[in-house]
Formats: sequence, structure tokens, C-alpha cells
Amino acid sequence: MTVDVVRGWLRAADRVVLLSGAGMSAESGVPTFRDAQTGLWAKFRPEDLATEDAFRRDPRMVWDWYAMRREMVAKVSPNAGHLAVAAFQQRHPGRLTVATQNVDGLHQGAGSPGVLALHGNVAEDKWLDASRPCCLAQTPVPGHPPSCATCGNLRRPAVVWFGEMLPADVLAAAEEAAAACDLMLVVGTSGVVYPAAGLARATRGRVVVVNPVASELDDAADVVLRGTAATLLPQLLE
Ligand code: BJW
Repeated sequence: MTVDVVRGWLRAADRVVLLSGAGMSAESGVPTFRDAQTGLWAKFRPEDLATEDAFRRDPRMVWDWYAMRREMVAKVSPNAGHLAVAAFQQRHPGRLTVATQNVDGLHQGAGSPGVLALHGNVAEDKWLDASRPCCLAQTPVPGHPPSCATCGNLRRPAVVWFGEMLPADVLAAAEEAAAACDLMLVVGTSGVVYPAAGLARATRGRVVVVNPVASELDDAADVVLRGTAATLLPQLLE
């Protein structure tokens, strides 16, 4: 199967979903999570950083790690893959829905409308204990998460950690789009994290995986294209 075949499927599809993961932004300079050499977790264990327990145990360490990532994503730009997706959406309004696991805001930065950010956004934060009534963030001390002067509640990154529910409305919209689409492009994800990976298994449409190496979702694909997001998406969506 070739790029031409998938291009034909895309032309014929009324509804397309793009499910993206960290590899989508790799060519913008954002490290993936699980790459053995350069991934964000090559040096850290996920459970030491990406869980509520880890934050409660050591808020400064986890806050620092996210502050470093915020700085990093603030400096990068959408790549040719993000731009090709947004341009397709502009040419064909309403035909392609982006559901992304990425927290870097690059699809939004490229101009994609209505991005379903399944795992939140690293540039934003929220209260650790959302139900407390008093909270007003005080001026943060550098290196510390901002806190409430009255009750000590902490601000935390507005991302979805392991063991946490995805935003219900965002997940429902992604499930609906996945169920209704004719074609799903699964780009730059290892496919190991659920429920996001389950979207590719739940669709009745065709599934096309774009990834330079094998992923856990290859077995769900009608076609696997071995290549990178910034190379293949402009060809597929031209
Ligand atoms: C390129 C490229 C290029 C490189 N071009 N490609 C079912 C079974 C087992 C476990 C579970 C299950 N259901 C739920 C779970 C638990 C858990 C889970 O999935 N665990 C598995 C790891 C086993 N899921 C959860 O906890 C989720 N919540 C949940 O299920 O709630 C319900 C519940 C609650 C309580 C109890 C029980 C149930 C929440 C998951 C949240 C994930 N959060 C993170 C961190 C976000 C914050 C942050 O950024 O720090 O999200 S984890 C991390 O992984 C991040 C990513 O979005 C996510 C996926 O990673 P991704 O994007 O696939 O990146 P990589 O690095 O893995 O892969 C990159 C790929 O790109 C590679 O394949 C490369 O080859 C490729 N590539 N260059 C194209 N240029």
C-alpha cells in the first residue's frame, strides 16, 4: 500500500480523525516520552513525575520538571505535519477532527480548530484540590508551585496524570468522532496509553498508522506507513 492509496481514501472520506501522540511534535524539537535515548522518560520513571502521588510527595520536583517543559514548548513552533493538518481543515471545514494526546498546544498553534486535547495543556495550571472554596493564588516563589495563602492548596499543571480521568467532555467528543469517522490517521504514538489508544481500536473506519517504527497500534491498522509526521502528512493531506 502506498501514500497514493491513502490519499484516495482521504479524498473519499467524509469524516476523518487524526489521533496524534508525541511523535507528531518530535520534528518541532519536543522530545517523545518513550524513546530509549532521547525520550522524556529515558531518565525518569513516569510514576515519579506523572502521577498525583508524585506531586503530593514532592511538589517542587514535579513542578520544576513541568516548568522546564513549559519553557521548552514555549520556544518551539508547529512543524510541516501540524501545518498540513490545519491547512486541510481550512480547505475542508468540518471534515477532520484532531484528537491529540499532546499537551504542547502545537496543533492549536498551527491553527487547527476545536482540538480535542485528551491529556490537557502543559501551559495551563489548576488547583490540586479543586473543591476548596477559599483559593486565591499568591505570588509564587520561584521553583515552588503557587499556593493559596489561606489553606495551602497548590497549583498543579493542567495535564492528565496516570490514574486520573480524562476530561469527560473531551473524551466523549473524541469517542463520538472515532465512532463516526471513515478514516483515522494515527500519528506518532506508541499506542500504549489508554483510553486514548482505544480510540483507534473503537473506530469502524479505516485506520492508517504513521510512525517511523513499530507501535502497539500497528495490529489495528489497515495500512502502516513507515515515515515521519512532518514528511508524510503534507503528502497525504495535500
Ligand atoms: C514519531 C516521530 C516522528 C517519533 N513522526 N512518529 C488499560 C490497560 C492497562 C492500563 C490501563 C488501561 N486503561 C487505563 C490504564 C491506566 C493508564 C495506562 O494507560 N497505562 C498504560 C501505560 C499501561 N491510563 C491512565 O491512567 C489514564 N487514565 C485513566 O485510564 O483513567 C481512568 C481510570 C482512573 C483511575 C483508575 C482506573 C482508570 C490517564 C493517562 C494519562 C497519560 N498521561 C501522560 C502524561 C501527560 C502529562 C505530561 O505530558 O507529562 O500522557 S503519559 C504520556 O503518554 C503522555 C502521552 O500523551 C502518553 C502517550 O504517549 P505517546 O504520545 O504515545 O508518546 P510515546 O513517547 O510513547 O510514543 C511516541 C511515538 O512517536 C513512538 O512510537 C515513536 O516511534 C513515534 N515517533 N518520532 C512520527 N517524527
